[in-house]
Amino acid sequence: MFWDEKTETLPKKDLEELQLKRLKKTVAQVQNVEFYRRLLREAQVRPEDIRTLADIEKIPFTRKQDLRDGYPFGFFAVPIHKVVRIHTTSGTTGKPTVVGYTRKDLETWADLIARNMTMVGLTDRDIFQNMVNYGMFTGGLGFHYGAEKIGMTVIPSATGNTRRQIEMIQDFGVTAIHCTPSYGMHLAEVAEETGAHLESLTTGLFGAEPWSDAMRAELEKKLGVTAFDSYGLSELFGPGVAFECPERDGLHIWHDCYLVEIIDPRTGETLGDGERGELVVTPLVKEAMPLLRYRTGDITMRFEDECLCGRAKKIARITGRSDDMLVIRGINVFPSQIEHVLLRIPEVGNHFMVYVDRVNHLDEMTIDVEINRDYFSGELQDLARIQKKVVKELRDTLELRTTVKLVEPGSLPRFEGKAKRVIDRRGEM
Ligand code: DLL
Repeated sequence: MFWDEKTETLPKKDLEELQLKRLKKTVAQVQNVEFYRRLLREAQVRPEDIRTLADIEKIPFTRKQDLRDGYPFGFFAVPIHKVVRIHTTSGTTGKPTVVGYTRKDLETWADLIARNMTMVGLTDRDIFQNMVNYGMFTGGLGFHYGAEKIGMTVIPSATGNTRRQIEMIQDFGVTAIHCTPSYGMHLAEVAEETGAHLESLTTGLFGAEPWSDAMRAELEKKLGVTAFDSYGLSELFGPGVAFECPERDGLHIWHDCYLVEIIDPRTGETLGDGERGELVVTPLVKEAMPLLRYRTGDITMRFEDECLCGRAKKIARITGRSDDMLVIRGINVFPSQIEHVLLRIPEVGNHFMVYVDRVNHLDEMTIDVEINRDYFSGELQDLARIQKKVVKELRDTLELRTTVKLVEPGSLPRFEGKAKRVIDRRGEM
């Protein structure tokens, strides 16, 4: 069950040689990006100073904020006419982060997805329903082209209309599905409610948001699939960065394409195998948008042992974030975005509390906001108007439906130190 057995099982020494060669090339490539020319100059690192893999520690980190500051194309290392597609990340204040791909990048990305899907046993005999957003989100097109590359029969059903999704699974004899774990649970429930049987399904690929082993057990029981965890982020192509193999004990990250470090998010100090910290990745084969030591914000650790499947070392499932980013139904949300929206609406104050719950296995976000008496007539219908306005403004910016509760001025907690405006009650399920 290998797509590219030689690469996937490279002996350690060969892998490190390849990584070093590609790292040097990447450091040369980023010279086309003004941000990196300055970063390396200020750190006094010349391309020829990178002689071993450990020399990477001489290079400063790149953060999400740096990419935002480069909006829209500031991080592209090739002329725009070489960029054949762009995607954007969700979840930023104001403008999103733009990521670009050359033709070769798209091929590499599809190849990585093909590796993952083959690793879990999928072949050209499978019928694959891709139930994620096909727009600017990388999950849709990313999986689509990888699945086609294997020769699977791809159904680009995208999101929404769950009953229709169920009908398609039944009518087309779908064997494998891809969606967020929360949508998977919703699908299972609608199938249960309508008495629909999904016996053709064997495999479920779930990712784009954190999910627990308890949720895995539920998904497997309700959908009759073997469920695999899929991890990725737009800045590193999108999905396909790391994926579970049939052992389902940690995720294989593709070391020939991604140089992995784990750091202490507070001190930036490098951590060893088995120590939990923030995942920092230097992509080694990206053309349009190479990055150096990118801080993903995701908390994991590197495994100490090799895997029985023969591929190189794994990382643990993502357990959280080092920043305040929330992942709600696969969409990234920062509390600062909510604040930004509320500040624009005079009828409400800027004190708010966010509650995140999992209701019927779907993430729900409720925001309590204080009303501004100066703009409030006291009439009930005025309250409804303000509430509707806040919901709409939040939806326009976050691309997410929220529940808004208007509360009395002064009733929400005030903070002396670091504000804690988010209460995530999703717990284990
Ligand atoms: O979510 C790419 C993707 C699409 C991955 C489909 C898997 C499947 P972004 O929208 O840029 O890209 O969000 C990336 O989502 O930094 C994590 O915090 C979170 N995330 C993604 N996959 C997982 C996972 C896509 N399996 C951000 N477990 C990442 C936990 C995940 N968190």
